[in-house]
Amino acid sequence: MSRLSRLWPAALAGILAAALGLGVAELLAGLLNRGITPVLAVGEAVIELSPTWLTEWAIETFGTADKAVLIGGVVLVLAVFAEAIGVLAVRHRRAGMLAAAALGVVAGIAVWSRPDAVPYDLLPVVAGAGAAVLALPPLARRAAAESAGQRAGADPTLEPVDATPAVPQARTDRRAFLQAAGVTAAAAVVAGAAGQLLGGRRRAVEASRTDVDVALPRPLPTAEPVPGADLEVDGGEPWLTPNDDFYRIDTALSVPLIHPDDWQLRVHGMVDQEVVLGFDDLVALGLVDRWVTLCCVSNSVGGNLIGNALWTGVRVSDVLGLAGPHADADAVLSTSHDGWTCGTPLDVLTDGRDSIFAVGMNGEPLAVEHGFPVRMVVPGLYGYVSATKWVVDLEVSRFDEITAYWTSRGWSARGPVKVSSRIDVPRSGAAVPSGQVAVAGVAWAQHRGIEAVEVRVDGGPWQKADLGEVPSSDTWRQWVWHWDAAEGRHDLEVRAITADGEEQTGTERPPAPDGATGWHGVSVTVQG
Ligand SMILES: Nc1nc2c(c(=O)[nH]1)N[C@H]1C(S)=C(S)[C@@H](COP(=O)(O)O)O[C@H]1N2
Ligand SMILES: [Mo]
Repeated sequence: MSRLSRLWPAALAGILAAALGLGVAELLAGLLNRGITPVLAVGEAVIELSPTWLTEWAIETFGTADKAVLIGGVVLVLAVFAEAIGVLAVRHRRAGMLAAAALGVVAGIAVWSRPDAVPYDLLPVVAGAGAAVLALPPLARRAAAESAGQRAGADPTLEPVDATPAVPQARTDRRAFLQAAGVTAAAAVVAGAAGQLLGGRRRAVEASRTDVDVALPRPLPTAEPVPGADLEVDGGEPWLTPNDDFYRIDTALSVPLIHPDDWQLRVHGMVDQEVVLGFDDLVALGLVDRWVTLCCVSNSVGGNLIGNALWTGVRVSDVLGLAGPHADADAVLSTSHDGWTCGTPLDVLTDGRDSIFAVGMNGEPLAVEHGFPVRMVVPGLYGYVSATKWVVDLEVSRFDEITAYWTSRGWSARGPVKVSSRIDVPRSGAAVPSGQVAVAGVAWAQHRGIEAVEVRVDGGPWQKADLGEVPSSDTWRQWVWHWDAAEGRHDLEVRAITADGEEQTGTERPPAPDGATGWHGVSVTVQG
């Protein structure tokens, strides 16, 4: 028997451990509904890292099958590594486990480098790699015994000298190995198939996003910043936040997957008549397009839990109008498909501002992670008291009768956005050349509007910045200040003033219970 053919049990052990890892990863990815599996993430990373000529060649050569070819390639490369790891593990158990864990780390990096990655996206990789690493030693041990049996059976010089014949022992070793292999393979297939099945739901809902686009009373608009809004300062953040870069905050470990055909909104409580709307009923009420900057109460001073988008949807007041809220009601409790709740002042939803049930975001149907098929967007309030994603229920009520998810955890029942401002350029710690330096960033006080932004250097006098255009008071406003920078270390600070005359306070407070305050500052070194 050749040396090479004696390696097959070890190689198979490696392949099976990897298959089990993949299966477990698929299963968890399917359970999380994120529509991304470690294999897909690695594939995406490969595309990302490939030179353009290569990706173009692949698209030309493989056409619509390019993704399948890519995934096949990833699996093939993994199989080669897995065989090598199996062979390694038969000799050095520990080294094999380490190598398998290293592959897991590579996949983890690929998952983490996705633009919309959240920590629990790593769960499938961690569980998959864990399963592979743990399955490897018992498989390798049995593979080693099986190879030893082959060797003993084939090579008379290795025949034991005592009376016990080698062949029966080799038989039990073989049986033990094949049993372990069979169990592992079955587990891998079952987990992988279950993952595929669960992933299928995500794919079906993704497909229905395209249908929504077609079924709306009119096409979604093309989202482009209003003229003059984006000051386009080098290194600054865009005025329009691309959907892929839009921050995401929710309590949903597994994102709700709702087909628009199954979606309903029930409006009840202190109303003249209960109303139930399907998706088509809702959009038939008429669509508006509105720029609104959404921000999170957990955003710390200088933080980036904020984004600006063109939302397309139906006015909340139009929906409430169908139900007829009672005069003594002052709150609306909205509930998401997964049971998250938030309480919003009734007057904010009916005072004429553009509070909407959004179905579109920057000219696309809502992303599943951002609340598909319908979410709320309310200008002027933090997300935790207004921006219910996957919204399915509105109860008109009174603040003294409701508790919502975050308010029951100590956050304030009311959450109007506090006037804030941020320096984006230069970054803190940056080194800049002396002379003219563009200091730039954003300021926001949704639904009140930004009247002025001021910058000061080293605690000196406040100086007025130039402001970008805005379509309404509901969005953030870009600003830029041209600084004649002298050599040395300098501290820059920013503050904003609202259109109704409130000056942003410099008093520092943490996000809890109703939003952080304080001026954002950066320290920079100006070089001669
Ligand atoms: N169903 C649901 N909706 C939710 C939340 C949530 O946890 N569940 N979080 C809210 C919070 S705290 C914020 S800041 C915004 C964030 O919206 P985004 O993820 O689309 O940026 O959604 C709000 N809507
Ligand atoms: Mo939030």
